[in-house]
Amino acid sequence: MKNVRWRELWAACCAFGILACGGAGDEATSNPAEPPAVVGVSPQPDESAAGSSAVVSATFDRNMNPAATGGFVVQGTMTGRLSGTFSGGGTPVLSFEPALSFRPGEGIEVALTRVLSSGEGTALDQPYVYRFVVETGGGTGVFIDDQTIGGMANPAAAVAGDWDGDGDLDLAIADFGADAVMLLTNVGSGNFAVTGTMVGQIGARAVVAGDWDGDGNQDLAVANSGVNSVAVLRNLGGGAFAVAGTIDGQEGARALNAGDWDGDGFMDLAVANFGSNSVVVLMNDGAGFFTVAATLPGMEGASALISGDWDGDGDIDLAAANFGSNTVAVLRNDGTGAFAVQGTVSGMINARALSAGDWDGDGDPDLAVGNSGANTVAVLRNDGSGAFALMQTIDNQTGVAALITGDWDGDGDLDLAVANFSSNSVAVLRNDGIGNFSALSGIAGQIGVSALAAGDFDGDGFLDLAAADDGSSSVHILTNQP
Ligand SMILES: [Ca+2]
Ligand SMILES: [Ca+2]
Ligand SMILES: [Ca+2]
Ligand SMILES: [Ca+2]
Repeated sequence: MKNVRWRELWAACCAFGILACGGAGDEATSNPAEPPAVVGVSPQPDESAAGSSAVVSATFDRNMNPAATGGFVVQGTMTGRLSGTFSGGGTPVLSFEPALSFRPGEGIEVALTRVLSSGEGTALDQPYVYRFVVETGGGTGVFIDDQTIGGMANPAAAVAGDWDGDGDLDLAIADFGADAVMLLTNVGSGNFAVTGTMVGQIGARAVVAGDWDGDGNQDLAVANSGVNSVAVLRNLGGGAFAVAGTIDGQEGARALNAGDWDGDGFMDLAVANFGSNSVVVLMNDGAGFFTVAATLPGMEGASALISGDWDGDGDIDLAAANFGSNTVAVLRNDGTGAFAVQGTVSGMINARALSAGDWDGDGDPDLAVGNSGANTVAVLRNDGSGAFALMQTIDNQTGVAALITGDWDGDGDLDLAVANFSSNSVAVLRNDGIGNFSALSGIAGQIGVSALAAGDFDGDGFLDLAAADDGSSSVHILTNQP
């Protein structure tokens, strides 16, 4: 829900006497049997630098029953389902205060599910799901290559999360050449050691983290292109993973993305299948078991996925980079987890990487596309309805294999980092706050860099990077300098 719509809704509510405007009125004219409607949330949807100790709250158009876990779900991309304290029962404002501060740069997804109900006992008509990004503590965006962790074969993807729940961020690497997921544990101060190898992940091409079963431990899912399947790896606690299931029929699975597509409080998945030119939507049953809900055809050489609420209607949408047709497909969610192509952005050249963030600070998530064939990053502006247009072409990139966003310089806007496979380097691109990116720094010596992950690995509040190198069979920890 964007500022403008919020204001319109507020005005409308005032006009119809639904809200107590100016503190004097009452909700006397609203029908008590009607489902409650969300009229505002905090932090704002798609905020780029929400406070690390922010209270998450939702304002409804009537008094609500007390919320509880299951009804008001807050999940972090690095930490899974968050525990905390709920308040506001009997009032229109339900709040969630996390037990621990959010992590620097963490993506937070909030689901106001249909378990929530009004004081009269009427459930929400439809869920409301939104995201925001947590502030970082600063940094310069100049990185030092601090540590090299060897022992990989051909790392293809990387993700950061606190697998062992000890408070610092660990890494998981999809190793295509080793047919494995390598678990790299942060042993303190951002120093990593390989502590586990999940074998049998044949042709592992992508890895994504999410708390599939909602137990507060981040789990993993892996795209195993060699056997055309997605494997679900459950975190048993303490960072020990076990295969909880596989979803077959994912031909040449190349990319994964997670989000609560249907707003039931449990993270779902999407798979980009390069081999079958499709995007497959996998729904979570709430226990961490996934089934194919839909297959979207016509995604020629689907190579990358990203998600966000492009149209600001309270559900998470998808975008797919289609390497073969040189396009980005925008896939709109109807709120139930059913997706349809809303639009196609052409003019890409062998697009194989995507990132999303509100580059221009207008309250909606925008896109960035890595065009490996043109050696560029295309910055696409969202008009707020999910229609994207080219805003900037960033040249001098090489064989772009991955993109990641984060506020590297701590100024409150989301910047970019680019894995430049062909020039063996990571480029750091600074956002000026209105969506114009310029080169800030570069990190050489990343031989055939294929993947990036971000997180505050050393605990100084600055967002660091991990670069996985296909060419040197290693992972480099790139530390953001003060
Ligand atoms: Ca779900
Ligand atoms: Ca949406
Ligand atoms: Ca925007
Ligand atoms: Ca920034």
